[in-house]
Amino acid sequence: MAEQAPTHWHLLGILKENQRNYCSGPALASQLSISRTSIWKHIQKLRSAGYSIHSHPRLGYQLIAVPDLLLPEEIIPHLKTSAFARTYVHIFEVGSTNDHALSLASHGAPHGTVVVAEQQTKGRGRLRRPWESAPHHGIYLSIILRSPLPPDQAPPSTQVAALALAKVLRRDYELPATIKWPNDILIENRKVAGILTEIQSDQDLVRFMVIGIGINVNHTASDLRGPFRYPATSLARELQHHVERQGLLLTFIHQFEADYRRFLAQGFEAIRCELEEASAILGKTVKITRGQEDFSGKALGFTSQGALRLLTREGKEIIVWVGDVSQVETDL
Ligand code: BT5
Repeated sequence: MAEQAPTHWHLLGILKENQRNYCSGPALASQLSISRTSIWKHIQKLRSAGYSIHSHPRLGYQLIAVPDLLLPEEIIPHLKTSAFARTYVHIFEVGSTNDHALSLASHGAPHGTVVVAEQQTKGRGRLRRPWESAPHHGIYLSIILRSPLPPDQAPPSTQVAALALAKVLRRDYELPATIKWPNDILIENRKVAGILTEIQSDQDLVRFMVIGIGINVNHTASDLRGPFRYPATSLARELQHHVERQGLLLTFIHQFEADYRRFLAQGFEAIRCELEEASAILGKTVKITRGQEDFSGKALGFTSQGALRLLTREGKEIIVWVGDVSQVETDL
C-alpha cells in the first residue's frame, strides 16, 4: 500500500509482538519517535476502538485482548491482494452496505473498495427482500468492482463470488457448502449466505458493480428466527464452535480476488467446471420463478456465458438468465 499506516497501527503491531509482556512508555516513544503523551493518546484511541490494554505505572502497556471486530487494523496489515480491500471502509452500523458502496462508487471510489458493517438495519436481498443482519455475528460486506465488461457479461460475477465463498467453506472449514444458483450458499440445504449484485451500466459498458455478501457466521438459532423462504443456518451452528470472523473475511477476500481475476482473463469457461461441481441443483428437478413466470425442469449445467440450462418436462432445453429457485427435487 502506498499510503503510510497510521501511528496507532504501528503501536498496535509492537504491542501484539510483545503480547505476553509490558512495553514501557519511554521505549515505545523512542521506537515510534513520538512523545510519551502521544503514546498515551494512541493507546486511548486503540481502547476506544475496543482493544483491551492494561497500563501499569512502572511497567507500561500490555495488550490483553483484541476485539472481535472487522476493524481495518485487523484486516489491512494482512492483505496480500492487489486491489480488493485496499480501500477498506469499516462501519459499526449502517442501513445497507450495498447502499453505502453504491454511493461511494458513484463518487468515484476505486475498484476493489470494500465496505464492511458490524450491523445492518436495512440489509436487503434481491427484490428488496430483507436480509437479517444480527449485530457482530455475521459478515456484511459489499465490494465495488469496476471492470470494463459489456453489461451482459457482468451477471456471472455473482457466481464468481458464490464460488469463492463455497471454496473457502469447503477447504478451510470442511463444510459441504454448495451453491443454489444463482446467489445462495447452502450447507446441507440450509442457507448460510446470500449475494446481492447491483450493476450500473451505460449502454455498452458496465460503469461499476456492487457485490454484497451476507454470511451467517456466529448466529445462534434465535438470531435466525425468520420467517425465511429457505431454512437458514450459520457456520457456528454447523461447526458447533465460534468462528473467528477476521480470518474468514480475509480468506474470502483473497479467494474472491483470485477467482475474479481468472474470470476476467479467461471468461466464464474458466470457472464453469468448478461451479458445476459445487452446484446444489445440477441433475435435480427445480422450479424457477422469474417475475410472474414459472419454469420447471432438470438443471443440466451452465452455458459458456453463465446462464442455466434447463431441460423441461417436454424435453426442450431452455436457457434461464435470472430467477429464483423455489423447489429442488432429487430425480429418482
Ligand atoms: C440474498 O437475497 O440472499 C442476498 C442477501 C445479500 C445480503 C448482503 S449483506 C451485505 C450486503 N448489503 C445488503 O444490504 N445486502 C447484501 P435473496 O435471494 O433475495 O434472499 C433473501 C431472503 O433470504 C429473505 O427474503 C429471507 O427469506 C431470507 N433471509 C433473510 N435473512 C437471512 C439470513 N440472515 N440467513 C438466511 N436467510 C435469510
